[in-house]
Formats: sequence, C-alpha cells, structure tokens
Amino acid sequence: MKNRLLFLGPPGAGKGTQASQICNDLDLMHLSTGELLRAEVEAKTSLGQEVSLIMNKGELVSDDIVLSIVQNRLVNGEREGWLLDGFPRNLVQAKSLQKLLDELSQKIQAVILIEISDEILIQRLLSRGRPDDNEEAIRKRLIVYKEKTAPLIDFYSDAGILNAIDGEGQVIDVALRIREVLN
Ligand code: B4P
Repeated sequence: MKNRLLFLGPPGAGKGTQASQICNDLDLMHLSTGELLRAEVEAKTSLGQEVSLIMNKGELVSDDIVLSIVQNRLVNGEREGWLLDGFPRNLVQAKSLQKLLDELSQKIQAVILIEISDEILIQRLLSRGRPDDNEEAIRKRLIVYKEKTAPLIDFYSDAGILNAIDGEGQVIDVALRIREVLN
C-alpha cells in the first residue's frame, strides 16, 4: 500500500474529508496546512491573527509561513507514512517540498487529484459555512486554485505520479476510488 501521499484538488473537493479517513485507516501523519492554520487562528496566536484575514478573503497565506509549518512536521514526524492535504498550493511550494523530500530521502508515491465541478463544490462549501465559506471568498478561492494550484497538475503528471479520481457522489464511493489507486 502506498503511504506517502499528496491530495490535490479545488476547495471543497473533499480533500480533508477523505484524508482524515485514510490517515486513520493506514495510520499516516495527516498534514493539512488549512487545519494547522485554522488551529493558529483559533488559539489566537500572533501567527493566527496574521493569517485569519488572508484566509477569510480566500487568498493564499505566504509561502514562508506554510513551508515552515510543513518542514517542522516532516522533519520531526514519527510516522513512516504521511498525507499532505492542501499543500503544496503553488509551484514555489511544490519545488520547496521536492527539495526538502530529497534531503530527507523520501519520495511522494502517489498524488491524488480529486476532481469535482464548480457547481457542486460551491453547494458543498455554502452548506458547510466556515468563516471562509461565503460566496465572495469561495469565488476568490476558485480563481486562486485555477491560477496558482492547477499548474501542479502538469507538474506531477510530468513526474508520472498523478492519479485523477472523480470526487462527486457519496463519501464512501469517493473513498473506494482512492483506495484502488493506493493498492
Ligand atoms: P483548506 O483547509 O485546504 O480547505 P479547502 O480546500 O476549502 O477544503 P477541502 O478540499 O479539504 O474540502 P473538505 O473535505 O473540507 O484551505 C483553506 C484556506 O487555508 C485556503 O483558502 C488558504 O487561505 C489557506 N491555506 C491552506 N493551505 C495553504 C497553503 N499550502 N498555502 C497557502 N495557503 C494555504 O470538504 C468540503 C465540504 O464538503 C465539507 O463540508 C464536507 O463535509 C463536504 N463533503 C466532502 N466530501 C463530500 C461528498 N462526497 N459529498 C457531499 N459532501 C462532501
């Protein structure tokens, strides 16, 4: 079973939903940059105060902040396997991750691209209702995804590790599609 994984996809594709379940089942370290940033906001740390406005506008937090969060956990992680959820979000982050993984002699074994239509993801996010799930922020997050994150599809496809799966339908059906790729 592949156990060094990266989840890619637009906001609301279900990356977090699927990642939590897989990390439980396979005992992987779940590294969600969105969750880690939200924890900082909740704890009202100075970093949290700095990023909350950016997140609520649907924009990306600075690469330096996100990279230091990820680096810390990958270097000190106790588990063999990990799942990167929502990171990298642009080519600068992807290249920095590549460099870090080379230094750690670790390799991404599979990138899972969760595909979903704009219509369905907007419905899902509006019914979730997080502070960054208002229409304006969602629209912005979609634009940011298409401009900055979608180029990673070619990046990982060229590396021969990209697997696209259909993210629509029941949570369990999407989970089964992902498991097929990991076997
Ligand atoms: P993230 O936390 O990564 O959140 P997301 O992309 O909005 O959601 P995800 O795809 O995980 O969807 P989920 O499973 O929750 O990012 C939030 C913000 O953090 C970014 O906008 C940015 O500001 C910042 N950030 C994060 N990483 C960054 C980075 N690397 N660099 C810079 N900034 C960064 O699912 C969504 C909803 O759909 C849920 O309510 C869920 O219950 C529902 N759902 C899931 N699967 C479903 C299904 N099959 N059917 C019906 N509903 C489903």
